[in-house]
Amino acid sequence: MEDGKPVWAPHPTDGFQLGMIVDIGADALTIEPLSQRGKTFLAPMSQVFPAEDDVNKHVDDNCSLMYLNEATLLNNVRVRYNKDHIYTYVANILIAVNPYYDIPKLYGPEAIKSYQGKSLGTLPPHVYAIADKAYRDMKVLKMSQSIIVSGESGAGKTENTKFVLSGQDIDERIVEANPLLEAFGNAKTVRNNNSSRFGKFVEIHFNDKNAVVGGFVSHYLLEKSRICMQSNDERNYHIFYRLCAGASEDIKKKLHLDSPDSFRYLNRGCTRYFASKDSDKQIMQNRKSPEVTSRSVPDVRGHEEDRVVAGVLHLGNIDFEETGSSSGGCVLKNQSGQTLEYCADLLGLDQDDLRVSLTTRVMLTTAGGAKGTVIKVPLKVEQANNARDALAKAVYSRLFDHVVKRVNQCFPFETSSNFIGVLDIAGFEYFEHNSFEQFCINYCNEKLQQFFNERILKEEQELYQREGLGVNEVHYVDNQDCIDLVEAKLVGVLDILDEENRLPQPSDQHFALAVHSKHKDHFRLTVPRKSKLTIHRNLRDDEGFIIRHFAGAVCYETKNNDALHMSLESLVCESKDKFVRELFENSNTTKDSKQKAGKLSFISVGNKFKTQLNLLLEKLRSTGSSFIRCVKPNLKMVSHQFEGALILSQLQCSGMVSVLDLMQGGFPSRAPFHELYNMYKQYMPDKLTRLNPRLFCKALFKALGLNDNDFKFGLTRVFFRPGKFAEFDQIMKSDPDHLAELLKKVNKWLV
Ligand code: AOV
Ligand code: MG
Repeated sequence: MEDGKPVWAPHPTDGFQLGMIVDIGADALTIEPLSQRGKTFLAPMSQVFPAEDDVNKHVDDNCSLMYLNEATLLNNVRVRYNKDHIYTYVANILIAVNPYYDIPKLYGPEAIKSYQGKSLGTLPPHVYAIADKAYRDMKVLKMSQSIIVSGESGAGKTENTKFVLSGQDIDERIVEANPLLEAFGNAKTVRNNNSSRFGKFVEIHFNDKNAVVGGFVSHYLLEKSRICMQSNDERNYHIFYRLCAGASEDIKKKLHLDSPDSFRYLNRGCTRYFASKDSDKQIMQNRKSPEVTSRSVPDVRGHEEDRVVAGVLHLGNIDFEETGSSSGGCVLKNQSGQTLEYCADLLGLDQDDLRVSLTTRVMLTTAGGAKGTVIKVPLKVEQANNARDALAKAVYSRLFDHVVKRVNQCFPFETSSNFIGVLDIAGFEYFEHNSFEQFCINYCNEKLQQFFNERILKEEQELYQREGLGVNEVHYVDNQDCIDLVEAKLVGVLDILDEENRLPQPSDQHFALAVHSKHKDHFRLTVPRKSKLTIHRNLRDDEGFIIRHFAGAVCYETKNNDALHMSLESLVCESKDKFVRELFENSNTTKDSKQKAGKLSFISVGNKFKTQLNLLLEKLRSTGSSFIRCVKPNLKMVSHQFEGALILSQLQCSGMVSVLDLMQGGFPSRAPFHELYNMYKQYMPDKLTRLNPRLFCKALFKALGLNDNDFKFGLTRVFFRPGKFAEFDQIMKSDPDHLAELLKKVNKWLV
């Protein structure tokens, strides 16, 4: 940083502000902000960055700036955002800021067309360019491609995923499946009025002629807690309200539906979808008949999916009260009789069986014999509430599995040569209370971050090596230790959890203590009580643990009430309703848990997710990949408001800062010889075009008089220092006479 030049220094809300260095201390700088002359403040050395000469200039590819650091990135993104350029490249990574309004002409068939067949970087940054690159790479390299879309809630992942998919020349069915998935898997939250509460990987499959043959959707981790409970101002899944508001009178009667306010699973959150133009009613009434896409036929009791949704609502209205007898236990409240009847009817269950299964728990005594005897233990009110909620969660999440399966039946295919997959999965998250669901999401993000590091940082360095450029190695934090902490055999948190569940009396406290005792001095793990890492210090050691993730420390509570009692599970498995029965087919716990030994083969939610995730990563590793980092500009969800500090932290969390470090020390812009050759050969004298592309470029560079430190010749391409490709490009694009003059020089230099 030179004397007298402005620098970027930290600012509490904007992220960075321009200032002058007025004094240099041992580890801090004294800064005078440009906006407040005369005032000064101290800033740590590591948080002050050189600024570009012209801070109002913006560039398509952030790597063409002179100084690559988090402050210049933030500024570039800001200047662009203010001009409605919401997309920015950092080399091949696309940053997408959510504009929260429809930018005219940004999307649509015309825009898609203009990006077709164009190399990345020849047109302004766009999600369509990434989609088209994936398609071209698949064609040229004959290799499947994946596009990983990430970012926090409300950042625009799902919208950009839709744009990627519509950028492909694909069957409408794939796009039309979205509303169905979103009805069952999206909900209004405080962060996003249409928040996806599940992750998905959408694959579009192509044949060897690169024509679409079909599609496949995999889904991950539907948020289950929402089915029974929402916080203030949040809602349950859209389908519940849509059904209540928009079903025909006839169906409403059959399903005994009423206003959302009359259902426990809906009335504790907010019941309106006030932020949307389309009311629930309209959406429901415009709903394309699901029969269009499915072979199922609604029976007399209404469409089968709607029936189960209604069944879950009625289930939630069942209330319990203490019996008052000496045996403890509880019974259904009087007024729940009708509700029980509705619920049992809609789910095809026997009323009495349902009542008994909700209020008692079947246990196998192990004492005195290998076989054990069945005893019925009465449940307390709270336990019965948990049992009811666990059943609701199990039924709804099975229903969601079914919806995805039905979507997949819409675009079947037998064989395919390659696919393009788009991953839309929630980013790193932490709330005041973090449960197993956040744990799984953050574990997933650790894995994806590692993949990103591998692809961007490791492969970049490998490229330098392959191309024979002697550049210094860049260090980045490998998060394998954190991943191991979660998924290692026996000692990982997931296996400790399973171990706990195999105990005769599993307990949340014992589980938390087991985690701590197995990892006493683990860098990534701390005890909540002693931690200074987060504000959540009110937990005891046996109530949770803190994991230091790459994006921050999160405290997880180990409370868990999701266990579905054996008797309830077998009840639904044997439902008289074929549809409900089929939802629970292949449920791994059913047959097994009837024989106690089956507990050993019990696959927990956590370990199932681990398997799914590892399969996904295996798939991603076998493809060429592109990354889209979505950014949320403000918490108010409004247009034209750029909250710098908020955005900065998202850029940091997504690993962009390490990328910049690497690029600043390396050669972020590069151009293959043959591309430069093709780009300029038309202007060249014959003699020159007979040269091979590499020599051709050498000659050109020599003639242009470029500084040797600004670029390096690799084996297949030229590498430029930050900002230098832009300079080169500038010269080449300057007036034709000037170029001709230069080319004469090339010619001369050659002879
Ligand atoms: P998310 O998928 O990242 O959140 P969405 O894609 O649902 O976020 O975007 C949130 C909202 O922002 C959308 O409903 C749109 O109103 C708006 N939006 C996003 N991108 C654009 C765009 N390019 N142009 C105009 N409006 C946009 V979550 O699913 O909550 O993690 O779980
Ligand atoms: Mg989403």
